[in-house]
Amino acid sequence: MRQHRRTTRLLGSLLLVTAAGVSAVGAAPTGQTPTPLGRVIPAPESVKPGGAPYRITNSTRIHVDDSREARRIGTYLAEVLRPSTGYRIPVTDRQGPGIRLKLGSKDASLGDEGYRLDSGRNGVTITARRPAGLFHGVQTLRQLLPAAVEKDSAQPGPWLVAGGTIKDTPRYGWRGAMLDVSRHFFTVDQVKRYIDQLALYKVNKLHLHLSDDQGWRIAIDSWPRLATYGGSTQVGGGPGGFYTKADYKEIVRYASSRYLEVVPEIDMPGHTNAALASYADLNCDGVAPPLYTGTEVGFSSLCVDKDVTYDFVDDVIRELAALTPGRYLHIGGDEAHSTSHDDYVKFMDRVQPVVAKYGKTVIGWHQLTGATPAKGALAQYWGLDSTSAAEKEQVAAAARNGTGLILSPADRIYLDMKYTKDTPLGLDWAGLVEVKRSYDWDPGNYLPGAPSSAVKGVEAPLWTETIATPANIDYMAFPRLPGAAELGWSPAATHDWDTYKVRLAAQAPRWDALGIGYYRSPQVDWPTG
Ligand code: TNX
Repeated sequence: MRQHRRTTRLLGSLLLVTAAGVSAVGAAPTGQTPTPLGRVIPAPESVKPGGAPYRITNSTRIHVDDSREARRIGTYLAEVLRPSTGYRIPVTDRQGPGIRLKLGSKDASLGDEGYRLDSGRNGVTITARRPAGLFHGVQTLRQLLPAAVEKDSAQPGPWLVAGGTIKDTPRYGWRGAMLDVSRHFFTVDQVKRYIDQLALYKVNKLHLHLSDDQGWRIAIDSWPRLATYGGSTQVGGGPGGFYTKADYKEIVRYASSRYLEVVPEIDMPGHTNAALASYADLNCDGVAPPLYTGTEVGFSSLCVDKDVTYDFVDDVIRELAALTPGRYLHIGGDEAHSTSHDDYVKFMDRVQPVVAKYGKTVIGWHQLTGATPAKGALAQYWGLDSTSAAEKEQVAAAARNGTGLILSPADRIYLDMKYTKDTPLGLDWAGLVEVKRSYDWDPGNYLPGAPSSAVKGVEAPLWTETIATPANIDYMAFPRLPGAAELGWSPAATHDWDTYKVRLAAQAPRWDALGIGYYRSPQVDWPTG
């Protein structure tokens, strides 16, 4: 009898394991079997499954520490849970069973962004040292719940969270996404939508490419025509647009409520036609060129020998720095094909100290390493496998000299590259980048000769020459963006395409629930139905 019972129990758990295995690749989990603890993106650092699941019910409360940040994160979680569960989900600072969000963990190994999640019959507890960690833990909890939790109307449930413990900290402090709002303008609400998508994958930097040949997108009081004229069009000749200072502050506020830091970029000395068209004085010949709505690059340059250029740069950086609470200011520096090398070096030698004067740290595209990067500057590497050894070595040498690297290899994580030759959007100058290719590389060991300690993290840029709507953003970012986020967050030891693609497939019902129209790559066994 005893023996028999043990056998049935064993059989039962075998069946459970098989069921979980099947749902890993097959039909979407019904919610009867909780999502296995490790099936989240980015892959957590450590996962110990075990014990009974927690079930969210009509009596579930969110218990928060008596701190403003914990309460805010609790409210954010409640707002995810309420519409789909149909439950009240009160947020309270009294103790009790349910979902607990706790700050002030003494576990130093959690760092500023790590968290611990413990789940069992009586509840789910997320602990962290800092609010960002608590927020990232909440994103993990979201992904452990059925995809229907993302819907905005009541769904049947049940709402189970598998039992066990996750301990999770990021591999890199820089996990970024860049949005080019210059080639096509995106409204504040459209940027917020992208921020929400980024937050789900623990991305913590939003780099906004605010100026380029086709449009200047940020109001500068001392040079008002930059925005009103320079921002009045876009690729293809549409109406363009720009952010008022209040708009920009709202983006910064919203991003920071999702624990993303905004990194503004003013691209200089090339990519400046919109500014040159707005003020004749900025041109060496004193003649303003027309606005530009094409997609060529490399034809414009600020006038390096004119003093007014540096008045302009000082004013722009001063006003932008004052609007930006984050540490960094990106000064572009890419594709300055109309600026001589000597002028480029001269320009960067004069401009980098201005960034420091206004209290910010310089970031430049990796061409900055061809000049003299300021102390503490970061270079954003966007080369390809086929980039010349000499160019790679120039960047690696700067890295050995103390310049930090953000890795954005164009033939891996440029989200504007076509997936295949038939992709209706995007460019292909860096090649075709299918999902596997975008995931299958190691940032820690990527640029030959660069010390791994120089690598600050990973950033996925989305250039928008061909991207005009939120639906276009969705299609190019999904499913590649979660892979970039995982490269930035997860330990190298978890890196494995075959298990990743199972976790990726499991995200699809969530994207459906969120209204994200993604590219159904044939490299992934997407759930049917
Ligand atoms: C290169 S990458 C550019 C951008 C283009 C992009 C298109 C870089 C720093 N510059 O100006 O928009 O390619 O993929």
